[in-house]
Amino acid sequence: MIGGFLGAGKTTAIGKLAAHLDALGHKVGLITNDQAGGLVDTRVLRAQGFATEEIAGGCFCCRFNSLVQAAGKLTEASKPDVFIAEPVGSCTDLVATVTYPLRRLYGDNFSIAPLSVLVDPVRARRVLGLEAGGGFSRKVVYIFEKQLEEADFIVISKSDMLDGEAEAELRAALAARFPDAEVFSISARSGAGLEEWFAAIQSREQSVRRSMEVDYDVYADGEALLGWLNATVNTRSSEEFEASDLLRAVAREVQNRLRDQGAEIAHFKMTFSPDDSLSGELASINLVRTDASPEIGMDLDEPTTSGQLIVNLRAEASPDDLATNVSDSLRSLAAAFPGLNATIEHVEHFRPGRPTPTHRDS
Ligand SMILES: Nc1nc2c(ncn2[C@@H]2O[C@H](COP(=O)(O)OP(=O)(O)O)[C@@H](O)[C@H]2O)c(=O)[nH]1
Ligand SMILES: [Mg+2]
Repeated sequence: MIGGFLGAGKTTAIGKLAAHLDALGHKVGLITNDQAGGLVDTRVLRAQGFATEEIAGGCFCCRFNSLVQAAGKLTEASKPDVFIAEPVGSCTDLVATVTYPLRRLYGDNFSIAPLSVLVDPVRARRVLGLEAGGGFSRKVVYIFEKQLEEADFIVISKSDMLDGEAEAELRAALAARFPDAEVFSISARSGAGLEEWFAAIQSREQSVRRSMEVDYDVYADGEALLGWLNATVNTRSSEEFEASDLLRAVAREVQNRLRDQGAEIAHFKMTFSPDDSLSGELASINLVRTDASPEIGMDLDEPTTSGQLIVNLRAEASPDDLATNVSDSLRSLAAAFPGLNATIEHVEHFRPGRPTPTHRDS
């Protein structure tokens, strides 16, 4: 499992790890997970050519049997020898609720790598008091910190965003606060540090230690503070447009509205799939803080006239506000994209329910 908070860089790093293992001749099966269906991550990983199963409707810990079934399904389809699973970014207590039960029930079938927990360096520096800036309220930070507490490997991601001094300071602060973990630094973008982390994942097994204490009331309150929205939007235009322009415009509109409301974005990501694409190509955009800039990931080669926009938005805000923001933002596109018609085909917006794990081994 490659864990870490929303926006930490898990999906990007999993793509790199899967490609690395693939190049070594391993067959890789990926498992994504979310509270709701219609996951951008699943599309992004499938677009890279990896066999990917999605578990929707709850976290791995609460849907333990679905995790085992997903592994079974991938085994039937392509017999992977390595599974990489991405848990929901607002989830913690994975060792007690997923790893230990997996080992107890299916220990003969799986050997389990150490739990890596990725952290966004800016988010981590703010939580640890090394720099000022917007952030989450206390109970959400509780989840962030519990994720790090149970990590075997704490992996500072996006190290290309830090200078050497800030990185050293963050490493030292993490090592002091979480002495049981080994700290790695990686950049999926530049490739820095990946070899060392991959080698550690491949060569080591998760060690057994006493699982951490978790206050499930605080954990549940923290999760419930995060509004969640997944939407599918059909777009059609009488004039050609660039998918990346559309993604940027929607992202900025939603971001501006959330900023005005003082809401912190955890992860806001969208994909655009053109209707006329035969190859499954798509464009994507990501935003991981209210005060960051939206970044285009993948892009299309040519302008388009219609396609499907998938929106996954997680922020410390009420789900109703998120839904209003998204629909107002889509309506406001008319000025910049004359002839564009954007219709919300499906939307789910909610606060995650109280986590009730299928198993919990202490
Ligand atoms: N600068 C930089 N950005 C990264 C890197 N890895 C991921 N990101 C960006 O971080 C954002 C969130 O990444 P994602 O993999 O979706 O995070 P997840 O929510 O943890 O799965 C995206 O905009 C990525 O492009 C990296 O190594 N460097
Ligand atoms: Mg992800």
